[in-house]
Amino acid sequence: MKVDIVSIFPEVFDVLNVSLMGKAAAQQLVEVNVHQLRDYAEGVHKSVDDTPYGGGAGMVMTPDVWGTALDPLLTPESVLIVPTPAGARFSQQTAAQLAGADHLVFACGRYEGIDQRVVEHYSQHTTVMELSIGDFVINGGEVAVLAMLEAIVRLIPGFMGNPESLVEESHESGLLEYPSFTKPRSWRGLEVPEVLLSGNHEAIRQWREDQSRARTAAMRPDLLED
Ligand code: 6GU
Repeated sequence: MKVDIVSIFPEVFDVLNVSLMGKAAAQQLVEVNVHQLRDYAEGVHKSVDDTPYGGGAGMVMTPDVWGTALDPLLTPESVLIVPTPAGARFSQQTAAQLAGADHLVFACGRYEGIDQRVVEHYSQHTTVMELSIGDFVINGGEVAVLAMLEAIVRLIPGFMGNPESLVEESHESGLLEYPSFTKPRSWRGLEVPEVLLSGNHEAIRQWREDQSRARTAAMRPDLLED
């Protein structure tokens, strides 16, 4: 998979060289290129935003600079992802879908946003997705892109050492994952649940399923509605 990221804070993506993503790059499963948006801006001030038509607080990123930056990156096969709190919710399902793409382009804007004509224009040429990582606001798309990328890249076939661990994790089945325990059996007076020591695989499976349901009902009742 090829990934291009356009941002006014390209340094944020230095962390991709450590952790999970570094491993994916080393395995040549993913190639990431980060681009400074200001390099595509004109004039001495290299300005990338302007005041909103219609008035209101904050600045809006101009379509010209985004067009100049994105034109050379996008092909009809690319998926353009615009992180925004006003987007559709990014989920495990979205991550799985995007893990099958050959080319992702992330356009990181500030939270007041990018001139909407950028999304409108590229939607005529390629797949464009406006995505949010949750019901809260952060100042720019950068950290949202790091989270999305980490969710996507670990689903690329061949990335996870043990693909089994993908099957039982939270959100894969629509439920939260059951709690896990390891040695020692007794820690500060707290015991590992007896059933996990029983060797009875069916009983363990049933206990884990019950725990998943109970935990989902307590923490995320909204997930049980659909
Ligand atoms: Cl993708 N961007 C910003 N700025 N804030 C967010 C978000 C994205 N998702 C949730 N909040």
